[in-house]
Amino acid sequence: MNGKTITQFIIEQQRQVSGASGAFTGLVNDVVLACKIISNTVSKGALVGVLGSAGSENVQGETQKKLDVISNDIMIQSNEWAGRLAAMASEEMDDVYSIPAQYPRGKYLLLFDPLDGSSNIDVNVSVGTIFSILRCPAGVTNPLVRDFLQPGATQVCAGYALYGPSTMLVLTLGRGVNGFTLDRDIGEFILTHPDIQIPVDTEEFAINASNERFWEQPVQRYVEECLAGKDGPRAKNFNMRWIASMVAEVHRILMRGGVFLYPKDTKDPSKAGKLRLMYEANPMSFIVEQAGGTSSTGRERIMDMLPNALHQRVPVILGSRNEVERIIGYHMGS
Ligand code: AHM
Ligand code: MG
Repeated sequence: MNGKTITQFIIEQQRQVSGASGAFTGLVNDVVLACKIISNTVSKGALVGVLGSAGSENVQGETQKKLDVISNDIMIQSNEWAGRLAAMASEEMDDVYSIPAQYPRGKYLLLFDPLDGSSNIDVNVSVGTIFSILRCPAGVTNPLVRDFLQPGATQVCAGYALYGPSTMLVLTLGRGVNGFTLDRDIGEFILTHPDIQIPVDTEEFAINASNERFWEQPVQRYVEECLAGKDGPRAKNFNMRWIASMVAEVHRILMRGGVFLYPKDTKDPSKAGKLRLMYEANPMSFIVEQAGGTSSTGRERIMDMLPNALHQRVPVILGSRNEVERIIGYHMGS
């Protein structure tokens, strides 16, 4: 054996929780299996005809890619049968997905973005799957939208799979963040990045600068100061990245620090931001905070927000603690 498998890791973690029934371990294993299947499908790309548009739109009016739909189906099929879930919700489905009547129901809720960054699929740039696990409220057997609308701070587990040069799975169960790499020869994720910590300082930021004219003043100020480099008020040079794939962006920040912004803008006044609270912002915030980073809208901690809709959008500013706190300070008027 080359190292600890993700299954062994989760079982060992659950042994520390008194009264754990094994349902949670089973659930994470099912999600992991789905990520392996999606990884396999994504990596075959044009060979198996999965690139391009599905010719449909999701609830947010975005064109779905074939792989968005396929990945969503894989997540559902891997997770609906085992009796661990009370219901699921996905960025790609309008409504809550109820567990079909032929299967037993469990005590957890699973939320996911089956293939984040899907504008990158057809150009063969990294994409990923993001997931979040909540407890189903006590006494609820047929969960409705309101049962999912829990603050991010109540998440039991969050993670993402990154389909890059190697496939990685990064996971938090609320006791730090650990990264696993898929060994394709044996079909197992192996613990390769134990106890990931985000450096508190950084000289690298990520933002889609084409939206600059729509940003609020605090974000314009922050980026201007970074761009001014050594000659500006920060007196140091900054580097910039934008992959347009949040999973890859967050992964870079976990590996070497940085700050990621998809801030509030005035592009479409009906939207508070681009990214979705339940499928993107909350799980990534949980991971980032557990790795010692900070995550905020600029005005409040994302994981403290009480969600008001399943597909709610929020501004997201996350990453290296000192840098995010500076940006929060600018929003607070300092
Ligand atoms: P998606 O879930 O439809 O793929 O959208 C989310 C993605 C994020 O991964 C990424 O950070 C952002 O959208 C990029 O947006 P933009 O194309 O505006 O730069
Ligand atoms: Mg997404």
